Amino acid sequence: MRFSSLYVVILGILGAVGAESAEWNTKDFMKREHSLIRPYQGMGMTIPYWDFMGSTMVTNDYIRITPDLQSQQGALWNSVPCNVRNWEMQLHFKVHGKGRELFGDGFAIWYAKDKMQSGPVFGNKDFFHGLAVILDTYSNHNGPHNHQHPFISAMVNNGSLHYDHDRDGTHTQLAGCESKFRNLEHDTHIAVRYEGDTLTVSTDIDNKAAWKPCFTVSGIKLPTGYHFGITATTGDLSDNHDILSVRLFELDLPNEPKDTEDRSNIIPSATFFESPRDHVDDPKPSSLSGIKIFLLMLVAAIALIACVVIGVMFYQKHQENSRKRFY
Ligand SMILES: [Ca+2]
Repeated sequence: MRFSSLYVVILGILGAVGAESAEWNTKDFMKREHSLIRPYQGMGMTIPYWDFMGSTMVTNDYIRITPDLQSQQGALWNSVPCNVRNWEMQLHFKVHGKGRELFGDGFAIWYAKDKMQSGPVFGNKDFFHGLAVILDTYSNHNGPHNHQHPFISAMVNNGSLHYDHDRDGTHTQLAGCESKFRNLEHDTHIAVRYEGDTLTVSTDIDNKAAWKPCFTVSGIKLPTGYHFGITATTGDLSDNHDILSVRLFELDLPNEPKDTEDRSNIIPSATFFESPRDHVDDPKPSSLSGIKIFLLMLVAAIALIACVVIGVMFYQKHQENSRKRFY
């Protein structure tokens, strides 16, 4: 489906209108400044529109974020902020290594405020602002897990949330799916689609040239003006984390009313979280918390009165009993 869709796009560009695709709008437009396709290199060691750091190595055929060696950390960040409101990123990647049973740690796709800041979350800073789609290949969590690894999940952060590796991020994840994308002979792709505040992650890892849904989450607010990035890390365990291409499409939504809202200053937020997570409420308006405090005090007052009444009754009973015993 994907390749036929791309074909449709090409046809559309050539003006050969008439091809049909329910999935793909022919007006979707690849944004060159947010994409990364071969040949990667520009003048000298630079890649047009992209910055890289750490263990990242650029070759003719792929960009290796980490090699299959211990304690590596690399990053690749789009230097142009994204002002597209509705978009889809299609990433051609390859995670592979000598490890049969033990490998790690994985990589993450970012749409974040800050770029090129290394840190503990798959090579990016913690307490980030924005979206992370994490392809976690190593299970850090020893306790009961409700999923297998490799695992793909999403997290939205307003700068206040910590990514907890010990729980593989399960307390902050919006949704996720298992995905055996590692050490495959054929091509592996992931699509991250952000359309009308709905995030959809799909994979194409079964060599069928078709997208398979991983998860969809609605109610996600992301501002414009953030940066796309890809980061990866290895620890005691390792893998090659390779990126072959990044294609960023601006989605044309003909049925939507023209969006004139200024999205540049909104704070990243998500309405729905997966159930095992401890839900963190946004700060509520003071009137609501006032009612809460009043109700709590009311309950406390009733409990206190009940205690006093019961206490008095006990005391009286005790007095009666003593009198009885006395006589
Ligand atoms: Ca992990």
